Amino acid sequence: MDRRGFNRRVLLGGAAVATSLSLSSEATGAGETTARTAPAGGAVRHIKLYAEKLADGQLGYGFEKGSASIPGPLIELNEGDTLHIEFENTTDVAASLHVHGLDYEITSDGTKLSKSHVEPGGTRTYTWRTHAPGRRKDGTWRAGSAGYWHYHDHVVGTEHGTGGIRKGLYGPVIVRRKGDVLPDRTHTIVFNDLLINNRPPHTGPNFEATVGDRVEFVVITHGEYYHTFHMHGHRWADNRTGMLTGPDDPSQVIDNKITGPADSFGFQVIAGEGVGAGAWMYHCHVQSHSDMGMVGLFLVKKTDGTIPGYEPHDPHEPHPTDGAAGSTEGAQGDAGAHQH
Ligand SMILES: [Cu+2]
Repeated sequence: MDRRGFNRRVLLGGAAVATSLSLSSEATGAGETTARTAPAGGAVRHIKLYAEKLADGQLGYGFEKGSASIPGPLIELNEGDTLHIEFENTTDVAASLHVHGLDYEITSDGTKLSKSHVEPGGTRTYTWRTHAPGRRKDGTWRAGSAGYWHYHDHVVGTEHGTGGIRKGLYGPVIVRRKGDVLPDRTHTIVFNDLLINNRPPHTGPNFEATVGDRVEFVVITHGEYYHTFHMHGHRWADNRTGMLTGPDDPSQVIDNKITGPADSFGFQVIAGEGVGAGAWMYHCHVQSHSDMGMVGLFLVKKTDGTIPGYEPHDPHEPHPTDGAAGSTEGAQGDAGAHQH
Protein backbone atom coordinates (compact mmCIF):
# COMPACT_ATOMS: atom_id res chain seq x y z
CA MET A 1 0.00 0.00 0.00
CA ASP A 2 1.09 3.53 -0.60
CA ARG A 3 1.62 5.22 2.71
CA ARG A 4 3.23 8.38 1.48
CA GLY A 5 0.90 9.97 -0.99
CA PHE A 6 -1.79 11.29 1.26
CA ASN A 7 -2.52 12.85 4.56
CA ARG A 8 -5.69 11.82 6.19
CA ARG A 9 -7.79 12.36 9.19
CA VAL A 10 -7.86 9.16 11.16
CA LEU A 11 -10.82 8.22 13.27
CA LEU A 12 -10.05 6.14 16.31
CA GLY A 13 -12.74 5.49 18.85
CA GLY A 14 -14.77 8.33 17.44
CA ALA A 15 -12.24 11.03 18.22
CA ALA A 16 -10.96 13.21 15.46
CA VAL A 17 -7.25 13.03 14.97
CA ALA A 18 -5.15 16.04 14.31
CA THR A 19 -3.91 16.08 10.79
CA SER A 20 -0.32 16.73 9.97
CA LEU A 21 1.33 19.36 7.91
CA SER A 22 4.19 18.45 5.67
CA LEU A 23 5.99 20.94 3.59
CA SER A 24 7.10 18.55 0.93
CA SER A 25 7.00 14.92 0.13
CA GLU A 26 9.27 12.72 -1.81
CA ALA A 27 9.69 8.99 -1.81
CA THR A 28 12.94 7.23 -2.21
CA GLY A 29 11.26 5.21 -4.89
CA ALA A 30 12.75 2.10 -3.38
CA GLY A 31 9.50 0.55 -2.26
CA GLU A 32 8.34 -0.93 1.01
CA THR A 33 11.57 -2.59 1.97
CA THR A 34 13.67 0.55 1.99
CA ALA A 35 13.02 3.35 4.42
CA ARG A 36 11.64 6.54 2.96
CA THR A 37 13.76 9.58 3.63
CA ALA A 38 13.26 13.32 3.88
CA PRO A 39 14.03 15.45 0.84
CA ALA A 40 16.08 18.62 0.77
CA GLY A 41 14.25 21.70 2.05
CA GLY A 42 13.87 25.13 0.54
CA ALA A 43 10.10 25.35 0.21
CA VAL A 44 8.17 28.48 1.15
CA ARG A 45 4.68 27.71 2.40
CA HIS A 46 1.70 29.49 3.88
CA ILE A 47 -0.74 27.95 6.34
CA LYS A 48 -3.46 29.08 8.69
CA LEU A 49 -3.56 28.24 12.37
CA TYR A 50 -6.39 29.00 14.76
CA ALA A 51 -6.49 29.27 18.52
CA GLU A 52 -9.89 28.12 19.71
CA LYS A 53 -11.83 27.49 22.86
CA LEU A 54 -12.85 23.84 23.10
CA ALA A 55 -16.21 22.57 24.32
CA ASP A 56 -14.80 21.64 27.72
CA GLY A 57 -13.31 25.09 28.29
CA GLN A 58 -9.76 24.11 27.37
CA LEU A 59 -7.90 25.80 24.50
CA GLY A 60 -6.38 24.31 21.38
CA TYR A 61 -4.69 25.07 18.09
CA GLY A 62 -6.01 23.79 14.76
CA PHE A 63 -5.35 24.16 11.03
CA GLU A 64 -9.04 24.79 10.34
CA LYS A 65 -11.84 26.45 12.27
CA GLY A 66 -13.51 23.91 14.52
CA SER A 67 -10.63 21.44 14.30
CA ALA A 68 -8.54 22.50 17.28
CA SER A 69 -7.00 19.70 19.29
CA ILE A 70 -4.76 19.12 22.30
CA PRO A 71 -1.96 18.85 21.46
CA GLY A 72 -2.17 21.08 18.42
CA PRO A 73 -1.42 19.71 14.95
CA LEU A 74 2.01 18.49 13.95
CA ILE A 75 3.95 20.99 11.88
CA GLU A 76 6.67 19.33 9.83
CA LEU A 77 9.40 21.07 7.87
CA ASN A 78 12.63 20.18 6.12
CA GLU A 79 15.79 22.15 6.78
CA GLY A 80 15.74 25.19 4.52
CA ASP A 81 11.97 25.58 4.52
CA THR A 82 10.20 28.81 5.40
CA LEU A 83 6.72 28.77 6.88
CA HIS A 84 4.35 31.74 7.03
CA ILE A 85 1.58 31.08 9.53
CA GLU A 86 -1.50 33.26 9.44
CA PHE A 87 -2.59 32.90 13.04
CA GLU A 88 -6.17 33.79 13.98
CA ASN A 89 -7.16 34.09 17.62
CA THR A 90 -10.83 33.12 17.92
CA THR A 91 -10.72 32.99 21.73
CA ASP A 92 -11.88 35.76 24.06
CA VAL A 93 -8.41 36.44 25.45
CA ALA A 94 -5.14 37.61 23.89
CA ALA A 95 -3.05 34.66 22.66
CA SER A 96 0.04 33.96 20.59
CA LEU A 97 2.26 31.47 18.83
CA HIS A 98 5.80 30.99 20.11
CA VAL A 99 8.11 28.33 18.69
CA HIS A 100 11.23 26.64 20.01
CA GLY A 101 14.27 25.75 17.94
CA LEU A 102 13.48 27.53 14.68
CA ASP A 103 14.69 30.85 13.26
CA TYR A 104 12.34 33.80 13.57
CA GLU A 105 12.64 37.55 13.86
CA ILE A 106 11.54 39.29 17.04
CA THR A 107 8.27 40.24 15.34
CA SER A 108 7.42 36.51 15.31
CA ASP A 109 8.38 35.91 18.94
CA GLY A 110 4.78 35.61 20.10
CA THR A 111 5.22 37.60 23.30
CA LYS A 112 3.66 40.72 24.74
CA LEU A 113 7.15 42.03 25.39
CA SER A 114 7.71 42.22 21.62
CA LYS A 115 4.07 43.17 20.93
CA SER A 116 3.77 40.10 18.74
CA HIS A 117 0.68 38.66 20.42
CA VAL A 118 -2.85 38.67 18.97
CA GLU A 119 -5.89 40.21 20.59
CA PRO A 120 -9.22 38.35 20.59
CA GLY A 121 -10.57 38.17 17.04
CA GLY A 122 -7.28 39.34 15.59
CA THR A 123 -4.89 37.87 13.06
CA ARG A 124 -1.12 37.99 12.70
CA THR A 125 1.35 36.27 10.41
CA TYR A 126 4.27 34.57 12.10
CA THR A 127 7.23 33.52 9.98
CA TRP A 128 9.44 30.60 10.89
CA ARG A 129 12.61 29.80 8.98
CA THR A 130 14.93 26.82 9.15
CA HIS A 131 18.44 26.17 7.91
CA ALA A 132 20.78 23.30 7.17
CA PRO A 133 24.01 22.95 9.15
CA GLY A 134 27.19 24.45 7.76
CA ARG A 135 30.52 26.08 8.44
CA ARG A 136 30.59 29.71 9.52
CA LYS A 137 33.12 32.10 8.03
CA ASP A 138 35.09 31.92 11.28
CA GLY A 139 35.50 28.17 10.83
CA THR A 140 33.11 27.08 13.58
CA TRP A 141 30.23 24.73 12.90
CA ARG A 142 26.69 26.03 12.92
CA ALA A 143 24.01 23.54 13.87
CA GLY A 144 21.07 23.00 11.54
CA SER A 145 17.45 23.39 12.59
CA ALA A 146 16.61 19.70 12.45
CA GLY A 147 15.09 18.36 15.63
CA TYR A 148 11.98 17.60 17.61
CA TRP A 149 10.66 20.98 18.68
CA HIS A 150 7.37 22.50 19.80
CA TYR A 151 5.19 25.60 19.79
CA HIS A 152 3.00 27.11 22.48
CA ASP A 153 1.12 30.20 23.60
CA HIS A 154 3.16 32.80 25.49
CA VAL A 155 0.39 35.20 26.51
CA VAL A 156 -2.71 33.61 28.08
CA GLY A 157 -2.85 33.95 31.85
CA THR A 158 0.60 35.46 32.32
CA GLU A 159 3.38 37.00 30.23
CA HIS A 160 4.72 33.47 29.88
CA GLY A 161 1.54 31.86 28.68
CA THR A 162 1.22 29.82 31.83
CA GLY A 163 -2.56 29.75 31.55
CA GLY A 164 -2.53 28.98 27.83
CA ILE A 165 -0.14 26.08 28.19
CA ARG A 166 -2.08 24.74 31.15
CA LYS A 167 -5.29 24.79 29.09
CA GLY A 168 -3.78 23.08 26.03
CA LEU A 169 -2.20 25.66 23.72
CA TYR A 170 0.82 23.65 22.66
CA GLY A 171 1.88 21.40 19.80
CA PRO A 172 4.75 19.59 18.08
CA VAL A 173 7.17 20.73 15.39
CA ILE A 174 9.53 18.39 13.55
CA VAL A 175 12.31 19.72 11.36
CA ARG A 176 13.93 17.01 9.29
CA ARG A 177 17.31 16.88 7.63
CA LYS A 178 17.69 15.62 4.09
CA GLY A 179 18.04 11.85 4.33
CA ASP A 180 16.28 11.49 7.70
CA VAL A 181 14.19 8.34 7.83
CA LEU A 182 10.46 9.04 7.66
CA PRO A 183 7.97 7.17 9.85
CA ASP A 184 4.67 5.56 8.92
CA ARG A 185 2.99 7.80 11.48
CA THR A 186 3.76 10.19 14.28
CA HIS A 187 2.23 10.48 17.75
CA THR A 188 2.68 13.33 20.19
CA ILE A 189 2.85 12.78 23.94
CA VAL A 190 2.84 15.86 26.15
CA PHE A 191 3.46 15.59 29.88
CA ASN A 192 1.69 18.71 31.15
CA ASP A 193 1.80 18.94 34.92
CA LEU A 194 0.46 15.50 35.93
CA LEU A 195 -1.62 14.97 32.79
CA ILE A 196 -0.83 13.54 29.36
CA ASN A 197 -2.18 15.67 26.51
CA ASN A 198 -4.48 17.36 29.07
CA ARG A 199 -6.58 14.21 29.36
CA PRO A 200 -8.05 12.95 32.62
CA PRO A 201 -5.64 10.70 34.57
CA HIS A 202 -5.61 6.97 33.76
CA THR A 203 -7.26 7.51 30.34
CA GLY A 204 -4.38 7.28 27.90
CA PRO A 205 -3.91 8.51 25.24
CA ASN A 206 -3.39 5.11 23.63
CA PHE A 207 -1.79 4.66 20.23
CA GLU A 208 -2.35 1.78 17.82
CA ALA A 209 0.12 0.15 15.45
CA THR A 210 0.69 -3.18 13.74
CA VAL A 211 3.86 -5.18 14.30
CA GLY A 212 6.50 -3.87 11.94
CA ASP A 213 5.14 -0.35 11.57
CA ARG A 214 7.69 2.44 11.87
CA VAL A 215 6.15 4.65 14.53
CA GLU A 216 7.50 8.01 15.62
CA PHE A 217 6.87 9.63 18.99
CA VAL A 218 7.38 13.27 19.86
CA VAL A 219 7.60 13.79 23.61
CA ILE A 220 7.12 17.26 25.06
CA THR A 221 6.96 18.40 28.68
CA HIS A 222 5.17 21.41 30.11
CA GLY A 223 4.11 22.63 33.52
CA GLU A 224 5.68 22.48 36.94
CA TYR A 225 7.39 19.12 37.21
CA TYR A 226 10.14 16.98 35.82
CA HIS A 227 9.20 13.55 34.54
CA THR A 228 10.90 10.42 33.23
CA PHE A 229 9.41 9.12 30.00
CA HIS A 230 9.51 5.33 29.80
CA MET A 231 8.22 2.95 27.15
CA HIS A 232 7.91 -0.79 27.61
CA GLY A 233 9.47 -3.22 25.15
CA HIS A 234 11.03 -0.58 22.88
CA ARG A 235 14.25 1.41 22.95
CA TRP A 236 15.75 4.36 21.13
CA ALA A 237 19.02 6.26 20.82
CA ASP A 238 19.52 9.39 22.91
CA ASN A 239 20.43 11.63 19.99
CA ARG A 240 18.76 13.99 17.50
CA THR A 241 16.76 11.40 15.59
CA GLY A 242 16.49 8.65 18.19
CA MET A 243 18.20 6.32 15.74
CA LEU A 244 21.75 5.05 15.58
CA THR A 245 23.57 6.04 12.40
CA GLY A 246 25.55 2.76 12.31
CA PRO A 247 27.43 0.20 14.37
CA ASP A 248 29.93 2.78 15.66
CA ASP A 249 27.42 5.45 16.70
CA PRO A 250 28.32 6.09 20.37
CA SER A 251 24.87 7.38 21.34
CA GLN A 252 23.43 5.66 24.38
CA VAL A 253 20.45 3.41 23.73
CA ILE A 254 17.73 4.04 26.30
CA ASP A 255 14.13 3.27 27.19
CA ASN A 256 13.74 5.96 29.82
CA LYS A 257 14.54 9.68 29.63
CA ILE A 258 14.32 12.51 32.10
CA THR A 259 12.44 15.49 30.74
CA GLY A 260 11.57 18.86 32.23
CA PRO A 261 9.33 21.80 31.35
CA ALA A 262 9.66 22.88 27.68
CA ASP A 263 11.98 19.99 26.83
CA SER A 264 11.21 18.00 23.71
CA PHE A 265 12.67 14.95 22.07
CA GLY A 266 11.57 12.29 19.64
CA PHE A 267 12.40 8.89 18.29
CA GLN A 268 11.13 6.12 16.04
CA VAL A 269 10.55 2.49 16.88
CA ILE A 270 9.60 -0.54 14.84
CA ALA A 271 6.42 -1.61 16.62
CA GLY A 272 6.92 -4.90 18.45
CA GLU A 273 10.42 -5.44 17.03
CA GLY A 274 11.94 -8.44 18.76
CA VAL A 275 9.12 -8.49 21.32
CA GLY A 276 5.93 -8.95 19.34
CA ALA A 277 2.42 -7.64 19.69
CA GLY A 278 1.05 -6.46 23.01
CA ALA A 279 -0.41 -3.63 25.02
CA TRP A 280 2.90 -1.95 25.76
CA MET A 281 2.67 0.66 28.47
CA TYR A 282 4.36 4.03 28.30
CA HIS A 283 4.36 6.16 31.42
CA CYS A 284 6.13 8.65 33.57
CA HIS A 285 8.51 6.64 35.74
CA VAL A 286 8.37 9.01 38.69
CA GLN A 287 6.46 6.48 40.76
CA SER A 288 3.89 8.81 42.28
CA HIS A 289 3.21 10.27 38.84
CA SER A 290 2.57 6.88 37.24
CA ASP A 291 0.39 5.92 40.20
CA MET A 292 -1.62 9.11 39.67
CA GLY A 293 -2.36 8.11 36.09
CA MET A 294 0.45 9.37 33.87
CA VAL A 295 0.22 6.27 31.73
CA GLY A 296 -0.98 5.26 28.28
CA LEU A 297 -0.71 2.28 25.95
CA PHE A 298 1.17 1.59 22.75
CA LEU A 299 -1.23 -1.01 21.36
CA VAL A 300 0.78 -3.14 18.95
CA LYS A 301 -1.47 -5.53 17.02
CA LYS A 302 -0.60 -8.70 15.21
CA THR A 303 -1.29 -8.61 11.47
CA ASP A 304 -4.64 -10.28 12.18
CA GLY A 305 -5.56 -7.31 14.36
CA THR A 306 -5.41 -9.07 17.71
CA ILE A 307 -3.39 -8.07 20.74
CA PRO A 308 -2.40 -11.07 22.87
CA GLY A 309 -3.33 -10.80 26.52
CA TYR A 310 -5.07 -7.47 26.15
CA GLU A 311 -8.58 -6.98 27.47
CA PRO A 312 -9.82 -3.72 25.96
CA HIS A 313 -12.62 -3.42 28.47
CA ASP A 314 -10.43 -3.66 31.52
CA PRO A 315 -11.84 -0.94 33.81
CA HIS A 316 -8.34 0.34 34.43
CA GLU A 317 -7.95 1.03 30.73
CA PRO A 318 -11.25 2.66 29.88
CA HIS A 319 -10.37 4.19 26.53
CA PRO A 320 -8.40 1.62 24.57
CA THR A 321 -8.33 3.46 21.29
CA ASP A 322 -9.21 6.98 22.22
CA GLY A 323 -5.76 8.37 21.84
CA ALA A 324 -6.41 10.37 18.82
CA ALA A 325 -5.34 13.93 19.43
CA GLY A 326 -1.81 14.47 18.36
CA SER A 327 -1.63 11.48 16.08
CA THR A 328 -0.91 11.62 12.43
CA GLU A 329 -0.59 9.06 9.77
CA GLY A 330 1.33 9.30 6.55
CA ALA A 331 3.15 12.09 8.26
CA GLN A 332 5.20 13.16 5.29
CA GLY A 333 2.29 13.07 2.92
CA ASP A 334 0.78 15.71 0.71
CA ALA A 335 -0.68 18.32 3.01
CA GLY A 336 -2.14 20.37 0.22
CA ALA A 337 -5.46 20.66 1.97
CA HIS A 338 -3.83 22.72 4.66
CA GLN A 339 -1.86 25.07 2.49
CA HIS A 340 -3.28 28.38 1.47
CU1 LIG B 1 6.15 12.52 36.02
